[in-house]
Amino acid sequence: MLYHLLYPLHAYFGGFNVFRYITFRSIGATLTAFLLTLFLGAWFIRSLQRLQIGQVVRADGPKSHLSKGGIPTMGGLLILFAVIFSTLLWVDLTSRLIWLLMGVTVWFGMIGTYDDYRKIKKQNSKGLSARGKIILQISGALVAGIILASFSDFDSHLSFPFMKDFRPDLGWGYIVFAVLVVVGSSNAVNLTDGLDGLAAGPTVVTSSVYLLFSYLAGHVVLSSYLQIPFVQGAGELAVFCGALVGSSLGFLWFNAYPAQVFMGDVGSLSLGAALGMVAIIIKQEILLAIVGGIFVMEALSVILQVGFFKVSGGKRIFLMAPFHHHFEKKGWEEPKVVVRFWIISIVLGLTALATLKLR
Ligand code: 57M
Repeated sequence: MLYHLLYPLHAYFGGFNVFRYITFRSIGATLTAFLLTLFLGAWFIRSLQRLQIGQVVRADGPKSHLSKGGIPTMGGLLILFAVIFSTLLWVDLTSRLIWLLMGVTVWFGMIGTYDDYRKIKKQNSKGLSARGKIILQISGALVAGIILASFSDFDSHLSFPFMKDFRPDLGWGYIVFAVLVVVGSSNAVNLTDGLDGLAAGPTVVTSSVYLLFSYLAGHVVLSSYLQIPFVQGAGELAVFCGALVGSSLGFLWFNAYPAQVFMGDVGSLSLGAALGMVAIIIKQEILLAIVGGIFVMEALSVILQVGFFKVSGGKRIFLMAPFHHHFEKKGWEEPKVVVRFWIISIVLGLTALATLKLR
């Protein structure tokens, strides 16, 4: 909005020229989202408490989690509000990529809201059925993939980090791939969100890396110099990623151990889908497996645990899946697990940045 209101005034006051720059607007969106979540956080948590929107904790989890029952959840509503508000305030509203990305984010947020609501209403941790949830997720991702494929400059080639020349063309299969990335990313963040700050931390890292990659992908000269795919209009996604960084940081202020609020499925599903959709739009899909390696590890640990459990007649690979519970069972205190996962996430983020020069 500010871009449309203030940039035209640069003819009268040169200072408004700054609203043309994506870097300035991305920083603006980051700070706006951060301040919104930071200053609204305490009030929002009190509102959740007043509405008795408290976490229902499963009995079969780590014993240390039983004391977490009743902690306000659905904090993801505040994250989503801060992301959408800040993006609308700072982005170029004529960007169709932004509207597509926000549509996916809100759709997955609605799925999570319904899931959280069901859990609280029924006072159990079941919520929406796994089948119902996956059908709604795939439907939303499929519609987004088809819309993206309908754009004239749609590119169905896959990009691989470190390999600038290897770009296989998936054709229409790219839509199926896009669905897998968005739905997979959404559920991976959802599974990761099982300890205080464990999902928000890597989200800050991943969103920061994609903020930079979005800016570079949308820059004709820099994308060519760095030999990454140029995507017309991708630069505006840096504003959205800035809002993701700011809102996740602000939320982390309250979600850090001991958490005063959980993000709920409304937060984890929407954040994961948003990151997956950004990766697809800017043609940095495989990179997500690197920078979002914590999310990948957590999802893989569940797949391996459940798979091995079935084929081995009840044996486990990990003491408990997802991976973070394994370390809790080994006696690591929750904050130690979380900070160590953050450290890994930061190292993975730096590795992802290194792929820009290693081509
Ligand atoms: C998403 N949700 C947390 C909170 C958060 C197939 C199986 C692996 C599924 C998986 C599962 O149920 N995943 C659901 C994880 C839950 O967090 C809520 O959910 C939202 C995110 N979706 O925002 O609202 C609990 O996590 C804890 N938490 C925190 N701090 C936070 O900031 O402490 C969350 C956020 C909260 C709170 O205790 O209640 C969750 O864990 O359910 N199931 C599991 O992850 C279970 N693992 C399991 O069953 N493993 C089995 C097999 C099936 C793989 C095994 O290893 O043999 C574990 N989770 C729980 N209990 N709660 C263990 C059992």
